[in-house]
Amino acid sequence: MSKFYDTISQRKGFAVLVDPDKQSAQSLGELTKLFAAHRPDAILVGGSLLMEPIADTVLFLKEHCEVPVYLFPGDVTQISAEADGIFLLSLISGRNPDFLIGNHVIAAPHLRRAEFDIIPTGYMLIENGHSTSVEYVSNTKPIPFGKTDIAVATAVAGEMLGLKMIYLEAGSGAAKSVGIDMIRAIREAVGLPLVVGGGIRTVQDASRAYEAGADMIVIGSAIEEFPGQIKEFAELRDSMTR
Ligand code: 1GP
Repeated sequence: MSKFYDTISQRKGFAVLVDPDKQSAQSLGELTKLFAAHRPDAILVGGSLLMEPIADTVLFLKEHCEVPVYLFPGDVTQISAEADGIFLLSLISGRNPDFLIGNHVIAAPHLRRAEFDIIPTGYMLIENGHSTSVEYVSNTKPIPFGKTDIAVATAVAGEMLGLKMIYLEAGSGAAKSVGIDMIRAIREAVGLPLVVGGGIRTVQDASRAYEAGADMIVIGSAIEEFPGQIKEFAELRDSMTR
């Protein structure tokens, strides 16, 4: 597998999520300076539904900083061969065949041509008390917040099916991030790198997720609102991995 995959298999990491629709060229320019200075492990690009072409954002990021850029696609339109790779998401918390295999079939020829790093990822949407864009657009139900047993069985099934990473998602902007007990139980049950995102707003939130067993955390909204916070997330990551 990839250098990126090796990294998060061995030490704590953090990624930033960039939603192309929410960034002007100017704000992206400012962000790339912070990315270059504080070195997140990856920049994820994508969203449940995008109005702007993803390729422009990917190209800009590739030109302005050396951090690996991974696609985090909401659908088959969000593929750009300029990226370093893709989190190839199977929405295993849901029961919509389009997001389990249908879109993957449509995307496969394009992904093969792209010749980039493909990380097969079991993507699990966890209820946060409010409906989310992912839930609506994918037409799937999240796993209920307290149903740790269902979440564990889902992650174990994903590992048995050969997926290489598990992504626990509360939804971008979630008021409540994925529960610590659920992260801990999944960490104990599967050996795969565990990514946690959605509603992580502070270094305290991030620290709790790391302590419970997250290998990588993903921060989107908090950095959109307060870009300077990236320094604190980078320092926390570095302190966890020393
Ligand atoms: C969404 O996990 C990411 O997929 C980021 O969520 O915007 O809440 O940080 P936030």
